[in-house]
Amino acid sequence: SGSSQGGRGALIVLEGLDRSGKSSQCARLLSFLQGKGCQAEGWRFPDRGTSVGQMISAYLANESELDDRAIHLLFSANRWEKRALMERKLLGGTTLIVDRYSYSGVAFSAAKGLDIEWCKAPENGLIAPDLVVYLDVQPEKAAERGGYGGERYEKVEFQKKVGEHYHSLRDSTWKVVDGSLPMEVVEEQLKELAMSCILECQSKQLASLAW
Ligand code: Z5A
Ligand code: MG
Repeated sequence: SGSSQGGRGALIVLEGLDRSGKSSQCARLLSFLQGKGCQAEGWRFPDRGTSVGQMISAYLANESELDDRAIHLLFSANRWEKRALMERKLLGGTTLIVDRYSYSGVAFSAAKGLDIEWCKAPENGLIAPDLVVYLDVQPEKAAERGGYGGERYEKVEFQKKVGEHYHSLRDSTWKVVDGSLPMEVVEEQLKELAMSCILECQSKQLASLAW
């Protein structure tokens, strides 16, 4: 079960504002899938482990300053440097549960005032997700959760703008889940969405983002 004999893996992305529960739900979904014997891995962007990722990490911690367009392109480059591995994994039958992707890239940079079409351009050609789950939580509510406020961008006003840009990116691969529900309820909804996506993908070719 879940091996490459069943076809390719699914690219499943979780998006949402800060503290909407993405990382918690990625971990729960991953252990559910692995528990069922499904070949699955958890990924996240930014991937702070690469040299590009280290520059991003310093920027987010306010330890360095970068031009808005320069940091935008670094976030994108951080996805491009993982693209070939991502493709190999998916074609080899591994499902990837990804914590943030190109939608974060565009929504955060556009919220700073950059032109949204300019923001989308470097994402074109990356692998298109099979499913994007948007965890919908009001910024005020998210701000009440643990750990909010440390890094750059973690301010309610800014998060509201990010939410508006996310909204404009919704397409047919999006499913919106109410992220203010109890964690276990969100988890159940995610399991169902993920399982049907994984089944559908087995006979569907990989596609590229074309924004
Ligand atoms: N960024 C960008 O600008 N461009 C890009 O291309 C990319 C990213 C990829 C770092 O991301 C920043 O990079 C981010 C976007 C920008 N900006 N900011 N700020 P990150 O992924 O490293 O951010 P993070 O700080 O690790 O995670 P997060 O997104 O802020 O949180 P989360 O993963 O969505 O939430 P969580 O850690 O799972 O949960 C947060 C807390 O809420 C925790 O205490 C949970 O126990 C609690 N929680 C979770 N779910 C619930 C429910 N349902 N009820 C009650 N409490 C809950
Ligand atoms: Mg997180």
